[in-house]
Amino acid sequence: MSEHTPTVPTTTEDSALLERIGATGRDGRDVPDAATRETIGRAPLQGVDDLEDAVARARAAQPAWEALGHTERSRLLTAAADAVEEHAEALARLLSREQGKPLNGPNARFEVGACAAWLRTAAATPLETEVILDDETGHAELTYRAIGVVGAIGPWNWPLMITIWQIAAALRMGNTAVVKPSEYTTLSVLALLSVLNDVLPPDVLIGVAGDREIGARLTAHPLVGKVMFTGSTATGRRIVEGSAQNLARLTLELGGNDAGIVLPGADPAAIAQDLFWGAFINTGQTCAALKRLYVHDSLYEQVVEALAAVAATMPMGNGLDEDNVLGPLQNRAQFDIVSRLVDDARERGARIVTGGTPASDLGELFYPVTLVADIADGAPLVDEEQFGPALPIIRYSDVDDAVRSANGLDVGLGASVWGDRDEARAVAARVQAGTVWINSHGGVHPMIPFGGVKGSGYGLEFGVEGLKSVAVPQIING
Ligand code: TXE
Repeated sequence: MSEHTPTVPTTTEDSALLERIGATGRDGRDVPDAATRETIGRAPLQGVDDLEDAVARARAAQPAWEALGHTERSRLLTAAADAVEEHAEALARLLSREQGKPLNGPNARFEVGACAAWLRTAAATPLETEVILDDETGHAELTYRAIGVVGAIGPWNWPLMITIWQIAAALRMGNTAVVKPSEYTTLSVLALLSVLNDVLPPDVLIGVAGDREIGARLTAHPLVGKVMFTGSTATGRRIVEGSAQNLARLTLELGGNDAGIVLPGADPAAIAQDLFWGAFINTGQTCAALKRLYVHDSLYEQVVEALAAVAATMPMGNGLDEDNVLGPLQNRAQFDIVSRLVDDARERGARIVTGGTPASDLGELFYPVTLVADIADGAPLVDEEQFGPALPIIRYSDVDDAVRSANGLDVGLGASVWGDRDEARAVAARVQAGTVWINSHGGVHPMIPFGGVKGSGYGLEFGVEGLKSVAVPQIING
């Protein structure tokens, strides 16, 4: 272990979890606690040989895993969900330290709970054979078969939940999986995989703790038939290029810059809390978070004030402290992006309603909830994905303009419309985004398909569509 003495209390279970992934030895890369910057353990540095070995083992294990059949695989995935629940608190604590998100609020415990829920749903969702034709001219059926080896490459913001999103359906459908976690949250993901592997057969699920180069090799590997990727649009493009080598099928969940539109007639006090969590869940580091809020002129100041009032009640700090619901930025690069965008907005004359300078008293990477009013499209804080706790609030007077702004960027993961439900649904139909929420933002459900349009990627996860996306259709004709 590191020579640093942690100032946060750790439990025997915390240490046991780190030990089971070899993070307490002398080898490897120091991994900092996102809040305190103290070393919490060491992550292995795996290379090309490890990747080759992992893919070969996953390939060899696949036929037997597929041959187990849906019932047995579903039983094992349900047992894997049980195992996650058994280790839930230790997983949540490690996640909280490495990622930064607090245990409480819609954060670390919530994320681990979602892992179990998505596993259970992937196990329980039926996928029936479809009869396409059955008449005097013939009989044809559509079924879904395993692809083979699925490569899963994940980000650092919701590392456990997104890993499960990428692998649960894949395993259920009879694929094996090789997971490359983000360099920023390696320990949490390795710990999760280790817990899952308590119940899964050997080599069905293998983690490789490599860097971007290993990610690139995994995606273009000749034995990989499908890549599940969540991360930036720039890396998504690289993965598309890589797939020219192996013709791997892709599911790409890329960055977003979700717009929210508050219609005239909405009730600012009633929607403020949900607007807040839509934008600031995981301290804003969420793919489908509300990242630019368009508010009608008639209630602009009331919405700004109501949001500021909610923000003032949300404690930020070390994630292991039960009082906190907001944490640090996970890494320096993201902290710098948020600082730069807010500084730029201020220099342009935007109004900083709350926050606006680093919360250095809390630690190196803390940035407070920052509401930025009197700002317009074209400002980088509006046009770029901030991926942190800074929300630009833009005034509009004509709903057509708000829709045009919402659709004006080359991304379309989520969006939301707030106000009378029927009016909001009519506006939602004009917004270019994979999901448009009405009077909420960002909620996901294991049975409701989720995916982006435009620069936010393609392919659907979750539910029946999610099962189909990690399988190949096969027609039996005759
Ligand atoms: O993402 P990357 P980063 C956005 C957010 C953030 C930016 C950069 O705006 O500021 O992306 O974050 C692996 N082939 N989002 O640098 O680089 C990499 O090792 C294969 C939004 O973390 O996309 C990591 O495991 N893999 C997003 C994963 O890709 C490669 C969540 C993501 O890294 C690779 C995270 C390559 N050529 C960031 N290069 C969301 N949609 O939620 C890197 N990787």
